[in-house]
Amino acid sequence: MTSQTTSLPLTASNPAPQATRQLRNFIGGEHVDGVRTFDKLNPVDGSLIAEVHESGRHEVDRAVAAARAALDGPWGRMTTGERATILRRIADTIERRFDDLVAAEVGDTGKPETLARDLDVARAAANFRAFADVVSAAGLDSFLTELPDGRRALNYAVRKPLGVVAVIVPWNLPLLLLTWKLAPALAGGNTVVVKPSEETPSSATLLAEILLEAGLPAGVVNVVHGFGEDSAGEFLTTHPGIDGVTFTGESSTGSAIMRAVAPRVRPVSFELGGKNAAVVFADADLDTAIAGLARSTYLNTGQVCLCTERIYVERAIFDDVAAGLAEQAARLRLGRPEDPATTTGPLISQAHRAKVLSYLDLAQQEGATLLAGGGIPSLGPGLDGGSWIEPTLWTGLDNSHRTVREEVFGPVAALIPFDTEEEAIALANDTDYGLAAVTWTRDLSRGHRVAQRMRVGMSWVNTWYLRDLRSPFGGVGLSGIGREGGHHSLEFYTEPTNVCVQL
Ligand code: NAD
Ligand code: 6OD
Repeated sequence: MTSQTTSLPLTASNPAPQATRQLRNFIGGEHVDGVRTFDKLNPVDGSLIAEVHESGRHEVDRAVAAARAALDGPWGRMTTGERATILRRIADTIERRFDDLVAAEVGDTGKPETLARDLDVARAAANFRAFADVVSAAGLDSFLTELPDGRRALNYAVRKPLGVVAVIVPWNLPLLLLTWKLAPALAGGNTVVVKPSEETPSSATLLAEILLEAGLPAGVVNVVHGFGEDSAGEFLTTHPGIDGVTFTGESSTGSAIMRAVAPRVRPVSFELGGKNAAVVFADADLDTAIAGLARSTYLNTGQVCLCTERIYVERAIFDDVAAGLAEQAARLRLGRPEDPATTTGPLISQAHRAKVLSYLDLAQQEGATLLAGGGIPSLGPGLDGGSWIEPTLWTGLDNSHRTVREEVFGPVAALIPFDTEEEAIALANDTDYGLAAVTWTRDLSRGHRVAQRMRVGMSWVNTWYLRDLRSPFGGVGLSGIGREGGHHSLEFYTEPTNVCVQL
């Protein structure tokens, strides 16, 4: 995603204005200037939030060197129990600094404060506790080997850290997604260089300070700011000192990162885009299903990788679901994040709004009928400079249309009728993506049957985005490579070494 930013060389003759907040890189426990700065704008009203210091090659080199040195220092010699204790202390410190993190997240994203509290920051603390538990309970294979010739041996595996891990994350749930990767990376004993999104630099910088406050040695986690191509992201993924890359973001960025690490054959873990389907059967509890669809379509202004953008509805209830969901969309309250009545914030940026608007135009060209939204809302003075968009619902499209095939990543969905269970499964699976699906039905046998046939990494029945952090999370096809969550995360963030001792 390109960003609406300006870049200024930062020199002695052109110092940053004093009044503007400066967000620096965080390397080896210190705030470090970048090669230039870019503006981070508030998506609520377009005001300037901060000047962010972009890392060049030199700063990325420093960050990787700091991470390598920390791996060879006391952190690298800690026991699993000691690391788990630090992880729990980090969770406690996040809870102490809860309001500061909420403010950072809300400022960068414009999301409702209630959402930042209940989802983003709450999950940041939960991620550290969950992976302290996971690593404490983790075991590995051991075998008593008995060969036909009478020799006996004990084979057992020990876990070693992957090494210096590059953690590259997007802007939609910035702190949640960063800590979802950082916690297991630290649990496994790695050191890390984080590249947050250029759209959401604040919470990562604050978290880096919080980690030190909680007792994590300097250099274990470093933060470099910047963009992808020809900036911190590319410098990091092509760096010879990186032992693996864990990435969440667009599928096309995943391809670029695969190319970047290919010459040095580094492992990757990818959580990528989606074009997720919901299937609503006529026997579903309609009120629950419609409320669930509204949540899965419009939460975080549709900017969650798991959001539903295709809704297949059994023909007998099609009109009822369409009317019910259109009513829910119209009831959403767009407004300032601090207003407790606000349900829906702006999109992340003007650039992202331009992309979403292009799909609103495309849907019209493809013959869609609008049931809700379809444009830019008028929210009055003060909010005109923001990246607002109306929650939108279409009928009249089918799987042949680009609007139904390409990820929009906004508050939009197309309602499409079906007649049989087989047809519903075929329509849902007719996509290059494969992240998540939801089945709405009162018939639990059908729920299990359909959920298992969805070609996705995560299949919900009668709910959406209900998480157990021990469960595998990830996608198939264009939606990703690998699984994170519980012991699946440890499998990426650690290297088992087998020891064979002849007895
Ligand atoms: P993006 O791919 O544009 O950017 C993600 C991160 O990658 C940012 O930090 C960006 O600076 C960096 N980046 C961009 N180009 C790079 C390059 N060439 N090399 C290295 N780093 C690079 O994604 P976004 O717009 O920030 O986020 C939205 C996308 O993320 C959507 O496609 C969404 O579905 C996806 N997403 C997926 C999941 C999941 O769990 N599957 C979760 C959240 C978001
Ligand atoms: O909840 C999570 O653990 C997770 N990885 C969510 C991803 C959401 C995508 O935007």
